[in-house]
Amino acid sequence: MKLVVAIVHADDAGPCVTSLTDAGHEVTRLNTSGGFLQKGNATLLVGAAAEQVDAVIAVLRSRARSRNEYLNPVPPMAEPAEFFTPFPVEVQVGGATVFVLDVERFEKL
Ligand code: 2BA
Repeated sequence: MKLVVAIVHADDAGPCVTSLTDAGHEVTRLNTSGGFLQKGNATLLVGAAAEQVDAVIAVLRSRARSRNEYLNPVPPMAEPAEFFTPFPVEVQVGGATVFVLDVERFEKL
């Protein structure tokens, strides 16, 4: 068995969960936030048989799209203000960041 851990944009989480559930996969959604942008995103946990992992990733690929987001730099407290560049930094986020882990033991109690 495998655990698919997928970090997706908050706006894509609902469609991902619905499509995974409709396709017969079990999924848990955690509301998380990214360390770089410090914006809300979602982490999906999907426990699946090894042969189902590609199907899970295909669903995520169809529902999670990439976007450009902007990081607004915060002025440094300790440096002179004239060295500060106040322009937003553009970064591309997603579609999904996916980790596939081996599950040592799985039980429902
Ligand atoms: P964030 O950490 O908020 O990162 C958002 C986007 O900012 C990233 O998109 C990437 O394009 C950019 N970025 C992140 N760190 C950067 C840095 N040090 N310098 C320049 N640009 C940087 P994605 O790569 O698509 O990642 C989306 C979200 O997935 C991340 O949100 C984070 O929550 C998660 N993630 C990505 N890679 C990860 C990893 N190796 N481990 C854990 N979480 C990860």
